[in-house]
Amino acid sequence: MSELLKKLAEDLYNGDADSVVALVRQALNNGLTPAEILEHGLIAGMNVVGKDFRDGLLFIPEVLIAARAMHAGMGVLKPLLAESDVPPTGRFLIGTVQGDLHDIGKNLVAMMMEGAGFEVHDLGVDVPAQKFVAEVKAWQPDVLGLSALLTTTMAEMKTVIEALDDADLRDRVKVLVGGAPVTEKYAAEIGADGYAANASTAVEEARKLLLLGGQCNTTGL
Ligand code: B1M
Repeated sequence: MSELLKKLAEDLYNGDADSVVALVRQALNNGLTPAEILEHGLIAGMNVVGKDFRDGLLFIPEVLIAARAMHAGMGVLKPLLAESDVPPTGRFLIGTVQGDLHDIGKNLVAMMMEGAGFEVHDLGVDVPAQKFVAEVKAWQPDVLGLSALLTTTMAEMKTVIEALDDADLRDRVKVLVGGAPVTEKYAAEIGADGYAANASTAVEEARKLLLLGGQCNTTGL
């Protein structure tokens, strides 16, 4: 990893949003790709925050400050990740499930989807099952993405799928699930159509789901 990306990860850890923004810009000027900066700078820094939070070395205020720096850095990358000549691929509705306030991973997935040509509608965090149902009905997405970061909230994904079933909407939308505690096995158990471990595989998986549903309107996927 370059010294620049190492410094970026460290400054994100320390919650220095101004420096994070400046270093992201510098890395772009040095010819690094947005994906490299995201993976080896921003996400690398956030991973250390996660480990130290788990081990009791960092507390919620510090994590929030680091998360704010992450958002600031992602703000610089967003237009670049979303830059795409791809014609609209499909409609992607996303949200973090009820009870869960984590949005960094969800935002990354949304950005990557936009970059891949999806029309994205982001419902934010702490989204109740009935809100997902209402939006599926109204906005008619091809794929619904559910994000959960807590073992206590991942069960809410099943509630959403059941609520779609109850509203007779389950066959109208493919459901893609993800988030740190979610596994492929869990996704299958709750009746999701797809699972992705990270933002780039989420794009691949959503494309596969569109092809399976016969809804894909682009070629060469
Ligand atoms: Co929270 N938190 N947190 N937290 N937090 C975790 C998740 C935790 C693992 C930390 C730890 O103990 N090591 C732990 C969960 C333990 C568990 O359930 N097993 C935890 C806890 C316990 C909590 C609280 C309960 C703490 C408390 O209050 N005592 C509390 C809960 C609040 C709530 O949600 N109700 C809480 C609060 C917070 C903050 C608000 C302080 C803050 C969130 C700020 C924000 O999001 N705006 C926060 C943070 C930042 C974290 C960690 C440190 C970082 C999460 C993150 O953003 N990672 C996290 C530890 C960790 O994950 N290492 C932790 C970076 C991000 C890029 O990765 O979100 O995993 P991630 O997203 C990835 C993939 O998961 C995947 O792609 C993304 C990009 O590659 N993905 C999808 C995500 N969604 C997807 C959807 C898809 C496909 C892929 O398809 C639709």
